[in-house]
Amino acid sequence: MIWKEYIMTINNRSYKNGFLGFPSTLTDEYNSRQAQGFDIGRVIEEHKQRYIVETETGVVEAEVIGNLLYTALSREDFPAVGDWVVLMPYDEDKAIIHEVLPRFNTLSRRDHLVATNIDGACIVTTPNRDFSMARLERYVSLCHQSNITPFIVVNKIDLVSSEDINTIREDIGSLATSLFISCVDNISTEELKACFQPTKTYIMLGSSGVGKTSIINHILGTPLLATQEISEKVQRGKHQTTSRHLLELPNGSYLIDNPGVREVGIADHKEGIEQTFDQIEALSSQCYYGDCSHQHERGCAVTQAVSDGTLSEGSYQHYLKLIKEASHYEATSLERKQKGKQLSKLIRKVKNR
Ligand SMILES: Nc1nc2c(ncn2[C@@H]2O[C@H](COP(=O)(O)OP(=O)(O)OP(=O)(O)O)[C@@H](O)[C@H]2O)c(=O)[nH]1
Ligand SMILES: [Mg+2]
Ligand SMILES: [Zn+2]
Repeated sequence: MIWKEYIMTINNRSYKNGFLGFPSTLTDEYNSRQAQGFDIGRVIEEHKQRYIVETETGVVEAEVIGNLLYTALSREDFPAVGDWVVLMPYDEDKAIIHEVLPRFNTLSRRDHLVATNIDGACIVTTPNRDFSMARLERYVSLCHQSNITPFIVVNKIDLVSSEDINTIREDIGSLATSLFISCVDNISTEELKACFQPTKTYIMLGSSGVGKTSIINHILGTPLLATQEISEKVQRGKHQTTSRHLLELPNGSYLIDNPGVREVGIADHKEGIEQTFDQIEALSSQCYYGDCSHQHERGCAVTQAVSDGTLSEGSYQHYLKLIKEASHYEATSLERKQKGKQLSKLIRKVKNR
């Protein structure tokens, strides 16, 4: 089992770069809790109600203390991967978490706490037909909101032409630092390693199958984590990452592998796009066709509003792009339903995110 091997590598570690990147800002907390007989550790994995925590002496499986369960008001009160926690061991490899030390930032998506205490994010994408600027922009703004430095990695460039690469390079422009790599052909992977700085903590972001785990394995030099093999037939990956892991890279930086989202997270920050959807939904009742896609149909109130200037061209384009992405992913379930129903349902779904 991968996890067992992982524990072994961790237990052989020497903490020459400081203990799992422990921030000096928490030195006082560290000293006072230690004086009270507690251990300090970092959450490196999270499972249902169960946390894998690395301490200075090894790895333990931990649960949160009962009264934290009762006093917790929200998900944010519970530990997450990346957290520094105060714990009391009660068995060789078991412990109870008493306290979560103050975080310097949190990363949340759709009200779900993803990870904490993150310095940088490696946003991974592929240059083929799944490439989406809208999605990249959402990831970048998510990072900025959380005070995390983003950098974009376009992986699998072995699959496309250099013209395609140039087009994408132009599209990305100055959105964030970007690097074009191939794990398979070993292109620019050394440059990528240099992006991760010792003692800092990073997280991998990006859709399922873009190669996040492959990149980590490539950097580690050993296939420590299972990667997905995409089955051509069912278009679904086996071995895709199912839980988050925090691990140390050879240069002493820390990296969280993160399972990619299968469906497209359309409105992670709802301002703007939600307004556009409201406006378009209201207009669509005036379209001539009940199942109008608001693109080429005659009597479309939406395209009319764009030419009238009451709906901005930019918002409209953004809307089309999101609908296209979403319908790409929804294709199979949508096939079963009527077209008219599909779009309004999709719109509702988008708005409720
Ligand atoms: N052609 C090509 N394939 C790659 C490259 N890097 C990764 N892959 C393949 O892409 C597939 C998915 O890779 P993973 O690393 O499992 O993807 P992931 O982003 O971790 O996916 P999730 O864990 O589901 O989020 C695997 O079959 C890899 O072999 C690359 O540079 N070029
Ligand atoms: Mg993975
Ligand atoms: Zn229309």
